[in-house]
Amino acid sequence: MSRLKTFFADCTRIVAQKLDELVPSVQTAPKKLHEAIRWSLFAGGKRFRPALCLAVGEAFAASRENLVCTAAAIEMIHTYSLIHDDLPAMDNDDLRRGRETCHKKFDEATAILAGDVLQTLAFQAIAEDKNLTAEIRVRLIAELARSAAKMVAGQQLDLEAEGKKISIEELESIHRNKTGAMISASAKAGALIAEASETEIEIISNYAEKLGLLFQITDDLLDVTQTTQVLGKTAGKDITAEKATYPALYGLEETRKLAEMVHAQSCQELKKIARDTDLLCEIADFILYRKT
Ligand code: GRG
Repeated sequence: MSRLKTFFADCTRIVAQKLDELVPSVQTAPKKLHEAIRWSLFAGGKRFRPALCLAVGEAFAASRENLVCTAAAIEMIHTYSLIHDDLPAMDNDDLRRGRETCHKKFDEATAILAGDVLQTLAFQAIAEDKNLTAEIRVRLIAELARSAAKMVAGQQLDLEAEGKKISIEELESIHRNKTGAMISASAKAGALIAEASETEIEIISNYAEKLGLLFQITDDLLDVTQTTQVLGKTAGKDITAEKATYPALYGLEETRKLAEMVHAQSCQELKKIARDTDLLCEIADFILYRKT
């Protein structure tokens, strides 16, 4: 197994373990709420954001023990956003992570509440993480709260842009907020826990900003080039919803070139850090070549 594959496999295992500790069991009342949370949280998913948090933290010598709770909290915020994104009032989707969406399996009210609880549990987990100093906990909570709010703003902008012709600047602003903010926050959280210097944190933020853009470009490409079965979510939704996307604006070939350029820029940033950042560059490779 390659170094990156082993790393992702380890991350998936330890994050799942931590999530299981943090989320009430299905025996806890109200059972339906906790079943719904676990239905969405343990449905698979790439666990890319927690892996990024762990990889950045470890590049700056933080221990896994100190990183894992925040990594799990990030996955909880991400999963809440997916549950709410799938609701009839938003993307109205039936399939997520290869199984029925939360509101389809349970009901709309339960899905809304499952998302709400996941978000509050995430902040509670960091606030109560005894491995971290109070100062770091507050910085993490502030960073993640700011980014989660940006994600919501990006979602609103995205919904308002449906069916409209928007500029590339507007498209980038949507993605910087909707997708990029939480990806940047994941990387920055790892650096904060490792007590990296302010300069290092800034470089990591620049790397992650490019990574977030790359993630969105490849997401747009996959939506038009992959099947629903492979993606585990409905393919071709961007065209149906008349969304502005990179392939729609630039065509497939130019979009692929753009993805390669942004990938190179993200790895270039890492050269400014006097640490072993090979794994972080491999994560950018993974995003560039991902199939799901
Ligand atoms: C509803 C508050 C709120 C926010 C929604 C995350 C999001 C914002 C919308 C999801 C819709 C979407 C397709 C966004 C583009 C990129 C993205 C976030 C994809 C899903 O993330 P992955 O591919 O999913 O990491 P897994 O399932 O692997 O975790």
